[in-house]
Amino acid sequence: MSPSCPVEFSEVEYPQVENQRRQQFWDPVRLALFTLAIAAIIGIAIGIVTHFVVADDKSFCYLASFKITNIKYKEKYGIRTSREFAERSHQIERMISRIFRSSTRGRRFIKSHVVKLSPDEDGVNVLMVLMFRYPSTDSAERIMKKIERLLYPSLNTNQLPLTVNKQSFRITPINSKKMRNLLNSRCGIRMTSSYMPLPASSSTERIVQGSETAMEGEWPWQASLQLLGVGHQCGASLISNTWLVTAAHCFLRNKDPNQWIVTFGATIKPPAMKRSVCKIIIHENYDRQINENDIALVQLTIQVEFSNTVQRVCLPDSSIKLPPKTSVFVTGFGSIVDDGPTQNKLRQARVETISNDVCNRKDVYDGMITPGMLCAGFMEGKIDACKGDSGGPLVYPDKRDIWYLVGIVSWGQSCGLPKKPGVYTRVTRYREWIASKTGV
Ligand code: 4AZ
Repeated sequence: MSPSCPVEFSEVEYPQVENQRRQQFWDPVRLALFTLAIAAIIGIAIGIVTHFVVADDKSFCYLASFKITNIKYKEKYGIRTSREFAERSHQIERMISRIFRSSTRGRRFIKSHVVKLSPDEDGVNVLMVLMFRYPSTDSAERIMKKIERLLYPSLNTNQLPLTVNKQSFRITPINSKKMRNLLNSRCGIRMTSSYMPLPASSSTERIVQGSETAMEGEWPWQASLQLLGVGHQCGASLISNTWLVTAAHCFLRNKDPNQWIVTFGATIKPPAMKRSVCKIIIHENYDRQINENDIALVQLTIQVEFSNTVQRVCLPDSSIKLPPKTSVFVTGFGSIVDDGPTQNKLRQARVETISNDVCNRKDVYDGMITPGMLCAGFMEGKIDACKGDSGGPLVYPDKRDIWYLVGIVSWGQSCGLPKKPGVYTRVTRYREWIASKTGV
């Protein structure tokens, strides 16, 4: 048997039959329906694109004020870096967040942030910022009504830990400029470019080892101290619009303010901002032999404008004590291997605090750790600060995600070695010294 072949059409007959069929198919009704269908598909496509591009979600901010009547005002509530203010504010923020998150509109709620606690004859007055995410086509007034409808019935229940006086509740929309001004006057708050607070969990990479670098705005208090004509020497932390904290040993080579510049931003080149230096204050009792009192202050000639990329870090109350194994974060442009080059992109590492007792063990630093020092890292080594990170920040986020400067990169035996963690200047020990020199 011969193999079967594909059926062949006659070259002459086939086009004629097709022409006749096409003429029958494209009658006016079919043509109109076809055109309508195409128009509908294009319309739907434009609608989808518009939804995602034009009607993008936008943050809407409100200032809320109310009275809490079942607590008494404490003097420490007036100090925003006090433990009392932080704990009470956290309790209020948790209560408000829980009300919004438990509703169907929960996903629209971004954050609540207590700005001020003030005394009232019936208890405590609260001023707080509320942030929501709604389509940009929505109106601030309409959203405000939705918020009120949701909040008012919840404030009536007596299941809340705090009693809110419903009559005292006021809420007003604020524009992003006002919100920026309100939050920019605070320390230790990180913002993305859209002014959304950044989560703490994104920060788990290393200075020594690893390849991840910091995002712009993630560590807005980080500065680079550079010697003119030489380049990056040390890190520093912004604590006000004119003052930075750094390590005293950064100025062993040169103490002349005219020879130094300070840059801000997640890269050294290009920097987000650049400033000249007018004053350098080195701790009077800095001892380079034993690295004691390794702390210095730098004053800028012209103040910085706070923004999402340049922001000050909070200084902790001198009474604050971090227990061992607390997660803290160190950042810097330093080398990623012992004696390596400076990094152009800012790097970050999560390390853990180590008690001075453990750090002073014979097999660790054998008694070299004084009360003004703080050890952080891991006994197995690997993740650590290194040369060029000196003077830079070791920071800690509290429960409200507000960041405090707890250490200044100071010294260590090499970088990332087992049983040789990083040693930092313990900032709480120098809180009064900083205040006496800067007024901050
Ligand atoms: C330095 O030479 C240096 N591993 C800084 C930090 C550490 C070691 C050395 C900590 O500036």
